[in-house]
Amino acid sequence: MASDTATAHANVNLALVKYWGKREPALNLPATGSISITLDGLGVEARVAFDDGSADRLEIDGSPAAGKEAGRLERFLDVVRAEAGRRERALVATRGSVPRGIGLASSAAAFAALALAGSRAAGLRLEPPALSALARRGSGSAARSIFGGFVEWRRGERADGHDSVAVQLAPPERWDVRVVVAVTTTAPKAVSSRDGMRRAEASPFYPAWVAGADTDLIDARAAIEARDLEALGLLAEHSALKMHAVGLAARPPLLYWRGATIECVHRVWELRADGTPAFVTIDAGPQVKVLCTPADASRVAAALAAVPGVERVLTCIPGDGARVLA
Ligand code: 2P0
Repeated sequence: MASDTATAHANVNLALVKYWGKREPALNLPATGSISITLDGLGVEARVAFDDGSADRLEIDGSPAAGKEAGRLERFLDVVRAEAGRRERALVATRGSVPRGIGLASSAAAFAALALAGSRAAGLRLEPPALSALARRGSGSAARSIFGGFVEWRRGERADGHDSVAVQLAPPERWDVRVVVAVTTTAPKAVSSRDGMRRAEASPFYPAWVAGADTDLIDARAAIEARDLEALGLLAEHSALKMHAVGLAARPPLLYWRGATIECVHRVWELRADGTPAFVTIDAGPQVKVLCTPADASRVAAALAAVPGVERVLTCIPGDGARVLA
């Protein structure tokens, strides 16, 4: 039945103040708040159809979902079914313009799109905060991809997670920045974000990471409000390097960087020393993302493309939140 079918799109987001650790893993409740920018042009489209099939049928980028990815999708569909009070199985197809599993936030876009398409297909009309909470159940960072522009995902205090939702701090048109992404390898990462986070939670540096989060959030909100690129950029670098320092001190250690990752960081710092305001951030993968002005984006992209080991450079603008397509 057409009314049991919906298609939605969501963009990836890039954390400027990182989410790295959970206060409750089953509901993906974070130990700290986080702040991100939603990126245009890197996204996932998801179609969900509830029908009378005997099992869920799941397809990712044209191939049947398998293993852990299939399990995660099925568990998420169970959450949607529980919220909607429905029992039917589903046909799910996602298609992304983002490579999966390399630290470009494909799961954030996928679960935001699935939350919107799945809830609509199940007959729910959720308001953005409830949609954000639903997306969070699939992948924590997906809570942020429901919204466009600059977004804060609040830690929340409640055990049921109803207050752990994202809010928009500024729409994409309020501040025209660029994010230049240097792809250093497209090989799948050895440790998923989920497993990496769990390892980081046992690091001796983890308590300091959690303790510093509120100050970083206050400073990032103020920098976004003032559209102060240097303040936001320096803070984003600090948050990312702290996050990776937590992993380095874990046992076993966690290191997502490759040689080219470090060379890109130095190249950006050289540009900055020469007067170009550009700031790095790195997620759970070897790619380097650089925050800069529109006027400097082509210079930053050319500098990164010339770093040995960089396979590809993409330039992104601030993007919109999740939307229903059909
Ligand atoms: C972030 N990352 O804030 C951080 C920074 C990666 C590094 O959120 O276990 O896929 O599904 O909640 O959201 C990636 O972790 O993890 C992530 P789960 P998720 O963007």
